[in-house]
Amino acid sequence: MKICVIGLGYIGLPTAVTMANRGFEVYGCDIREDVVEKLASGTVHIEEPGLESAFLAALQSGRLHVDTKPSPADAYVIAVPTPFLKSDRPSMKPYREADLTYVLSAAEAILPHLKKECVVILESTSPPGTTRDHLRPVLERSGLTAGTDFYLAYSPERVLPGAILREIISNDRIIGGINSESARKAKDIYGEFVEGGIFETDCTTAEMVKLSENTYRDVNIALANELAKVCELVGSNVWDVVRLANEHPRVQLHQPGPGVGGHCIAVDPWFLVEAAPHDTPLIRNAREVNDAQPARVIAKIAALLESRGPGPILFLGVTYKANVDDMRESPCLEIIRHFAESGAEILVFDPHVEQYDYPLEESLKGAIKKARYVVYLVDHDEFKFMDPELLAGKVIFDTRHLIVEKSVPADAEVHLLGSATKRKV
Ligand code: SAJ
Repeated sequence: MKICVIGLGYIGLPTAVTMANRGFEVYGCDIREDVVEKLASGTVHIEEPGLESAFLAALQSGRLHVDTKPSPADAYVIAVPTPFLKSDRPSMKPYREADLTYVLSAAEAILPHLKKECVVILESTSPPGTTRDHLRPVLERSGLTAGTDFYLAYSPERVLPGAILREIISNDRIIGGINSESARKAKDIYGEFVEGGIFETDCTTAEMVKLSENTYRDVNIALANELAKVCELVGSNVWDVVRLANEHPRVQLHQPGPGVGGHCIAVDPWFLVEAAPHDTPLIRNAREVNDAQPARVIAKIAALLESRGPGPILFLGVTYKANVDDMRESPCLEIIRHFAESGAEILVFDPHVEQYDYPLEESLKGAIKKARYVVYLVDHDEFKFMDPELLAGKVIFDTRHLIVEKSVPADAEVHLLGSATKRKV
C-alpha cells in the first residue's frame, strides 16, 4: 500500500518513518525545500531519540521517499501545523483562533490525486468540526463523495515529544470517521503498526477527545501553579503537597513550573474556547493562569536582584520542557528576554539547543563559575546531578524542584517556586 504523508515535522516524519519501517511504501512531502533537501541527504532536522537511525533504516530500505509535492497514493495522512492567529471575532478578543491554512492547502494538494477508494486521514490537532466542515468540502470538489467514493477520518496524534517513536506504536489510537466505513478503512492502516488499542468513533468526537486531553493537562497545571501561590502564602511547600496529595488513590495533581510551553498544551485549549467562547471560562482562565507564570518568575528573580544586588544571572534551560530541543512557546524565552532587555548581565546554558537569540555558554561548569544567580528553568537530565561544590555561595532560584538538599553546599541560598521558606541547605 502506498501512503503519502503530508508534513514532515515532529509528527509527520516519525509517522512516515514508522510506516516505512513496517512495510508501507511511503511518500513523505513537505513544502519546506530546506527540510526536504536535508532529509534527502540523510539528515533529520529535529531532535528526537532514535529518530535518526530509524529514518536512515527507512531510507535504506528504499520504502521511504521525500519530496516537496504529494505523490499519487492509496492513502494520505495530513500532519501539518494548526497555528493560531489573533482573533477579530468580538467574542474571542483579545484571544486567538485556529489557522487552518496549512490543513486546507494540504487538502488542495491532495485533490488532483484523489481517486475512488483512497483514504484521507487528518492527524493535526484541529478545532471540533474541521474534518467534517472544512476538509470534506475541499476534497469533495474532486466530484467524489466522502464516505462512499473515498474515505475520510480524523485520528489525532497523541505522542509525547521525547518518546515519539515508542508511543506512535504503543499508544492507544482514536479514529473518528466521517462514517463508520471510513473509520474502519483508517483502522486497517493503523492496525499495521499500532500495538495499543484502536477505538473507532465519529470525526468530531475524535477532534474533541484530542482537545480534551491537552486541556485536561493545562487546567491541572494551572491548578498546580495556583496551589504554588497559596503554599508560598501559608508557609508550605507545594512540591511536598503535590507528592503527598497524589498518594490519594483518586488524585493526580500536576506539577507547577515557570509556565506551559510547546505547540500543544499552550495552544489547543484555545480551540475549545473558540468553539464555545461563552461557555468556557474555566479553560480560558487556566490558560491565563499558565500564561502569567513567566511574569511571576520574573518578579521573583527581580526581587532577589533588588535585595541581593546585581550580578551575572545564569539561566539553565531554554526549551519548553526537559530533554527536548524544542523552544516553541517556551516560557523560558519571555523570562530570559526580560532580563536581557532590562540590562542585566545574563548567561544562558542549554545542552539541547545550538542556536538562540542570546549567546549560549559552552559548558555548564564554566557557566556556573561565572554566575552569582543560578535560575533553573528546565529540568534537563544534565542539570540533575551537579557537583555540589560548584554551587557554593550562589543564589539559586529553582522553578522545577531540581535542587535536592544533599546536592547543595551550606552557603548556597536556595529559593524554590511554590515554597515560602528560603531553604538554606
Ligand atoms: N508542564 C508543567 N507541569 C506539569 C506537566 C507539564 O508545567 O505537570 C509543562 C511542561 O514543562 C511544558 C508543558 O507543560 O512546558 C507541556 O508539556 P507536556 O509534557 O505536558 O506536554 P507536550 O506538549 O510535550 O505533549 C502533549 C502530550 N499531551 C498529553 O500528555 C495529554 C502529548 O501526548 C500530545 O501528543 C502532545 O501534547 C500534542 O502533540 O498534542
